[in-house]
Amino acid sequence: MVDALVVLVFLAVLFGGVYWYADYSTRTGKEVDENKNFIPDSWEKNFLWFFSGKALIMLIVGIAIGFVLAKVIG
Ligand SMILES: [Ca+2]
Repeated sequence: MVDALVVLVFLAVLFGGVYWYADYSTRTGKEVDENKNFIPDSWEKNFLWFFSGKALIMLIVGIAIGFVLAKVIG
């Protein structure tokens, strides 16, 4: 179960990093963002679902971490 916890925390950090980078790169002009939604336009074609589902994805990862953590501790 500790392995699952490591994977989930890694995913949370990875996803958080991707969301942060999308925001950072568009705000600083490193990536083109013509439609001003703070998602690089080059990513939107394939990964828009990943951004539109941000709240749900992070909620699921958070719940999964809580669930596994409870198993590990308990
Ligand atoms: Ca955009």
